[in-house]
Amino acid sequence: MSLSSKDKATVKAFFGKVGGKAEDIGNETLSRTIVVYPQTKTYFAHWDNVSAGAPMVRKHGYTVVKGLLDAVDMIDDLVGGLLCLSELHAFRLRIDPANFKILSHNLLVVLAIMFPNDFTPQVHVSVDKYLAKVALALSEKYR
Ligand code: HNI
Repeated sequence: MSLSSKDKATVKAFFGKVGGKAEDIGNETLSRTIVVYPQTKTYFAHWDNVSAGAPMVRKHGYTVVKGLLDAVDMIDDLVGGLLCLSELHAFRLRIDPANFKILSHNLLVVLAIMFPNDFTPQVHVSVDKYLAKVALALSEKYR
């Protein structure tokens, strides 16, 4: 599976449009992730409050979504561009890569809810492909 130049342009245009809402998108995405897939909470056990909308959930949700938005600048070399983040998640944080798919799924749901007009099926498919590529790049250092 590879991203066509049309996919890349579609993802860049859509992220450009919604980027100003990154904090809300991040909060909604991580909040939904911990509610619907509570096994993901184990990674955040060091926070005092791991519930939907809690301050750390909002803050970290923003960090992750900002990472995803910023990675579009490396869309032609996601493996190289995300190598440090892959190392961090693999060796230091020890995040099971299955969680990248869970987070991507929740982000798609949130984008569909927050941007029903802009999140067309064409945007959906391009963003889905992009997130799959990012997840693969983040998994690079696991073996
Ligand atoms: Ni993730 C830290 C980006 C998925 C758990 N993560 C980060 C940081 C970025 C980031 C950026 C901050 C790095 C730093 O401080 O240098 N994470 C991303 C991206 C994805 C992702 C782009 C995309 C799918 N992270 C996930 C998932 C989980 C996750 C799926 C677990 C379910 N990440 C973490 C944890 C930290 C983290 C835990 C450290 C948090 C802390 O307490 O500082």
